Amino acid sequence: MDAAGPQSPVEPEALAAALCRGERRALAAALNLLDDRRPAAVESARRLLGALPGARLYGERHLIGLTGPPGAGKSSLASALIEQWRGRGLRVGVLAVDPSSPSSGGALLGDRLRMQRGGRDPGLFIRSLASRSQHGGLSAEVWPMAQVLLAACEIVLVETVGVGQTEVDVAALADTTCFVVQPASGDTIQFMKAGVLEVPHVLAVNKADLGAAATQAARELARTLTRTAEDGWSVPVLLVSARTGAGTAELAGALDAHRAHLAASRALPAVRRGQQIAWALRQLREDFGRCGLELLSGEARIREDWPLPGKSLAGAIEHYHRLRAPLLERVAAPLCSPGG
Ligand SMILES: Nc1nc2c(ncn2[C@@H]2O[C@H](COP(=O)(O)OP(=O)(O)OP(=O)(O)O)[C@@H](O)[C@H]2O)c(=O)[nH]1
Ligand SMILES: [Mg+2]
Repeated sequence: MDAAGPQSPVEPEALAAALCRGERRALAAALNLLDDRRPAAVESARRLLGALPGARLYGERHLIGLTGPPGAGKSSLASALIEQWRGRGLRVGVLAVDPSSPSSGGALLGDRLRMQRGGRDPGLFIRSLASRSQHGGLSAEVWPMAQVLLAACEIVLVETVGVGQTEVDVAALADTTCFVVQPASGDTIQFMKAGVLEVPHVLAVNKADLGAAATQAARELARTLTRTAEDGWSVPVLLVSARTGAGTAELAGALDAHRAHLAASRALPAVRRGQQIAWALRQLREDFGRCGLELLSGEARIREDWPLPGKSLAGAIEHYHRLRAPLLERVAAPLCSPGG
């Protein structure tokens, strides 16, 4: 990424073009724009997202979700993965989402990486985000932010603490989801109880340097995961150690392999369409509640009618705003005609 890019362009379409050239300043400006709730900014954000090229996004790019319980070593593993990707010359964008859970005492990903890399790596962009969903789980703005990062970087990593719903939420917005498992924590039983074993594409049992507890957890998980998913992908269980680096190259390889599997089975357009729908439903629910969705004839109808992925995100963004328009009118109506 060009650290010395020109001043951030004001027009959203120009901003999108600058993003695609990998300009860091454009990336920062675009993320700030998405964070701004003022009406003019919301309109600019709509134009910005609509101008992002879908073809590029469906190309080689990879959106990865990294989740798992507090303190499992997600940030440490992220750091090891980033080293490898940067070593291959790939630009990496990271969204570290803190769903406001009490910290385990682990260093924040952003701070850790900035310390290690001196904050000077022009091919690494990190943004921390406090999740603001009122309903628990990830807030809706994570998806647009990930799209903006994806326009500028070959790999985008969304790290979030897996607290109940967030594990499922992160999977709904990522191409590939990796769960980091903390050995000797009862995670295996938890996974089976909650049925969340269906969610991840890669399982990483971290802290292999602790010995037997990690080996045991990996063995139990592998035993419960003997099936191959309907889409033909069998979930690997990897024993890794962020501390010693053992297994981290294999972890990067497994993530790559899942991305290659999506491409080979031509599943990526459907996966990305599913991500768009998950975002739209979440945003509509946040803004208008369940009643809003019912006024639009319900979730199933919204899923069915969602457009097929196009050359840009414009089709999806415009469709979303078409759904939103009558709901906004209903909200505004009592204000416009207080006597009516
Ligand atoms: N022994 C051992 N400790 C590790 C390993 N990886 C991480 N840790 C330690 O585990 C603690 C938590 O690591 P983090 O990487 O911050 O974990 P996290 O999952 O990102 O934590 P939160 O973001 O707070 O949920 C730190 O003290 C790390 O040093 C590992 O492979 N082996
Ligand atoms: Mg962390």
